[in-house]
Amino acid sequence: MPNEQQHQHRTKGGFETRAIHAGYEPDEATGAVIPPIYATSTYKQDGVGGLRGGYEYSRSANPTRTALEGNIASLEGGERGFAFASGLAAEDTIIRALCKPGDHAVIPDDAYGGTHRLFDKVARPWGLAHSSAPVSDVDAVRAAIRPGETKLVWIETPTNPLLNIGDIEALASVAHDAGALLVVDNTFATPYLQQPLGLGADVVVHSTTKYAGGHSDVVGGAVVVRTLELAEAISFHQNAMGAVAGPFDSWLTLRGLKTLGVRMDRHCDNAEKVVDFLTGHPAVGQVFYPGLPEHPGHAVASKQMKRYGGIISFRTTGGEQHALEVCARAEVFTLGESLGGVESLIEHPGRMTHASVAGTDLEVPDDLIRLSVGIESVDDLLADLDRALAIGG
Ligand code: P1T
Repeated sequence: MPNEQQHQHRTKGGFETRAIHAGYEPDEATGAVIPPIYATSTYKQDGVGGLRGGYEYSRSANPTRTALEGNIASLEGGERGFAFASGLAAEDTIIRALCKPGDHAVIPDDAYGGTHRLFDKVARPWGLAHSSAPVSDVDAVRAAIRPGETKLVWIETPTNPLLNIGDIEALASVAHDAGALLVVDNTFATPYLQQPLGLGADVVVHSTTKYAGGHSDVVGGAVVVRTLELAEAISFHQNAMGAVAGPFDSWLTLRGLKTLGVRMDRHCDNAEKVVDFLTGHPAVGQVFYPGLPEHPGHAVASKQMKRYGGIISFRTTGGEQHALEVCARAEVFTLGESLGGVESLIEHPGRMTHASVAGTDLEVPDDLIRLSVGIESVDDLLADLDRALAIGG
């Protein structure tokens, strides 16, 4: 199968080398340096069963998708990668591949709203129970595990939108002691800043819509697994459930990944300056950023992340109304959902990305604003925030 060939393509070298080369060799026939967008649903067989390179039908495998899957597997240091139509499609496939009705999962108490909704409104009626626990509290996660029933410990780190930090190494051993797998949503950190599989996690999941794609022009998801056994389970369900990434989406995501390292460094540079600006601003209350020494997860983040990322959340001192006004007044920061693109975005999680958790344990403060700090000139970002934050402005 093509997916089994993922690792034959230049998986050696430093992160940036692999980001540019892993998953694809220049085309034999033409020398094309970049994989073509194989806009084909099916493949000519040389006699029944005579597949060329293992390609049979594009739900099962497509060469553009294979290139992306090999690339992201290499970047995460995993056995195999899988590309999906969205982050939530990737999550759904993990849940149904690795759990069965009657099982239980532990999820973060401040997960992305859509992840919580998937567990609560889709997986639970299907038969998968769940409990939520703060990812920053190893003992609370351990206590939430139901021995014999818990199959997945699912974390985000940093979490969306409160930027809490989970200790991947410690949580992997908590999960493994109970016979469960640790799944890490690595969307915020990306493999450039954090490598969960190397710290003992079993499965990494991404919304590649975010930093992996990096240009806000494609929706996608990815799964990377540590073992062949997990690869077989995900591979079977990817094909059986069918929520695959199409060839053009795969191509866009692969193009984005090539520049992941340089983009992340600039996202981090700009975010650090924005954090400096916000801290101590009279209209700003608590600032949530794992790079701040006073952040409760700072020590763990420093241990497991190369830098602290491009997402910042903060509370305004003027309450919800003020938070909504700030969002509306920002200009360089575009008011919109999503994150991780080259352009800066601002949003109100309580009314936007996390509206689906209103009234649950996961409800976020109503004066909370989330910034996805882009890679524009940082002075323009600071001036924009200064203008937008002015009370009564
Ligand atoms: O949107 P989709 O590609 O399906 O990915 C879902 C998802 C999964 N995990 C994390 C950590 C995410 O942030 C997301 C999507 N998040 C947003 C759309 C958002 O604005 O937070």
